[in-house]
Amino acid sequence: MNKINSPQRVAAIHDLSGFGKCSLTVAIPILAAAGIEASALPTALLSTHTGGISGFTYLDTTSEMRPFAEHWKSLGIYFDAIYSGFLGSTGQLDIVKDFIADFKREDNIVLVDPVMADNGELYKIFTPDFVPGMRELCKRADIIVPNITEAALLLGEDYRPEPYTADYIEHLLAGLSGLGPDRVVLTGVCFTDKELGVATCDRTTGVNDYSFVPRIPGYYHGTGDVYASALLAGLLNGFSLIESAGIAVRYTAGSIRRTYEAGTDIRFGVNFEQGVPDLLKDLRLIHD
Ligand code: PXL
Repeated sequence: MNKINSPQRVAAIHDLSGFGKCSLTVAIPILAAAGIEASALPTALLSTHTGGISGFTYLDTTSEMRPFAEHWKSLGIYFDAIYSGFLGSTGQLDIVKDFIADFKREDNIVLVDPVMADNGELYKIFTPDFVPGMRELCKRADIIVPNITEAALLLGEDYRPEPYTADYIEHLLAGLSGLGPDRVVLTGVCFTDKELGVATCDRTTGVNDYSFVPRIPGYYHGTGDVYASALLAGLLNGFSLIESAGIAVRYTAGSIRRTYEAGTDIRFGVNFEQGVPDLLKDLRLIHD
């Protein structure tokens, strides 16, 4: 009988939005499907996410975050990855920096998804002082996964609408990797209106790469979280940055395609659940 190893463990630092799949309700199931245990450090508790759904409830859980971290520290828990996403306030940026200082080891990964903006605009709940704080947090990451709007904000540049040129994308990648992270995955990259994908930059190999899929119309909510969670699942399963970026592009695109074909409200999140078998095949965890 094959020996069963303990699963790898991720500290997932995101909000819990009850309806409208994103953040923890996306990260935990995707990581679990890929054989990875996720411990939740919730940043806020909402009835729905804030993207285009009005009347949501919002409980800021900042005051619980340090006590969670202290308790986990007292238990001597090891995390194979620290994965942060939507943070509820500027004060939480310092808490996550301290969490990284406490739990970072030589051989674990810090992935920061600098969730704060899209389509040229900062999400409404954030004030402009959130941006320099997020820039500081990104400096402590091994991998960051910004979209184009977040990349421009992190670099203190004006947002440019699509389509993009390779020169502009390479300029963003160089600037972002200059902030400190060894690896950058830039999402929402497109050179034409037919395709959409990501660009990667790996300072450890000096290689930049691209992964594209045919574009599906509409702006689907929560796809950044699906993407970053699948990317981390690839990395923790031993795939390279370029391979993991491609696996996550295919999984996110499949999730969007199913949602589009079903005609689901674009605010409700994408159907990532029924793509799990394909993801597991791509991760070579199951075979045809
Ligand atoms: O998917 C990003 C995200 C996560 N969490 C909350 C959000 C958003 C984007 O709007 O509102 C609460």
